[in-house]
Amino acid sequence: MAEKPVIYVLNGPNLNLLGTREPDIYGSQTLDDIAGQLEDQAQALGVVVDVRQSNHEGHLVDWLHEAQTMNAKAVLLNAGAYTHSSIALYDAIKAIQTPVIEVHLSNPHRREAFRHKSYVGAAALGTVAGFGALSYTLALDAAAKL
Ligand code: CA2
Repeated sequence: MAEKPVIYVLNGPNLNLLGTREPDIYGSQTLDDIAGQLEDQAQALGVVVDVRQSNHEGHLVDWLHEAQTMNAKAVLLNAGAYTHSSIALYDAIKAIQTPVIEVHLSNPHRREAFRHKSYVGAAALGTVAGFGALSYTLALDAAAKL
């Protein structure tokens, strides 16, 4: 039987704290809760998710390269605050052919001006933002249909 397509779900700095603080902005679910939901959804969609989190920019760059090397179907990327600062992530997304979907729990455009610039969004195929954990669900649905 053919192997199922793999979709990387990469999470950046501070997202390991989800569910512990600022629930009004980021919701009350932990990243493990979201990962569990995505795994169930992936099974129904006939794909596999590989959910990771790092507080280190270089890890995210390495994982984007790995997604290409491993022939992943797509990447969902919530780069956290690196979204708004990282030319390295912009270059990494541009350097791979794997489609990258930018994901955010909150809608950065409704927040502080420094969150309005997205280096990730400037390179990504598309963006889903502002729906809390549902942003990941919507993005996974789109990734599986690419
Ligand atoms: O809305 C998103 O998903 C963000 O990527 C979250 C980032 C923020 O810098 C982006 O502008 C938008 C911050 C993640 C911090 O996560 C926390 C979770 C719980 C408690 C504190 C921070």
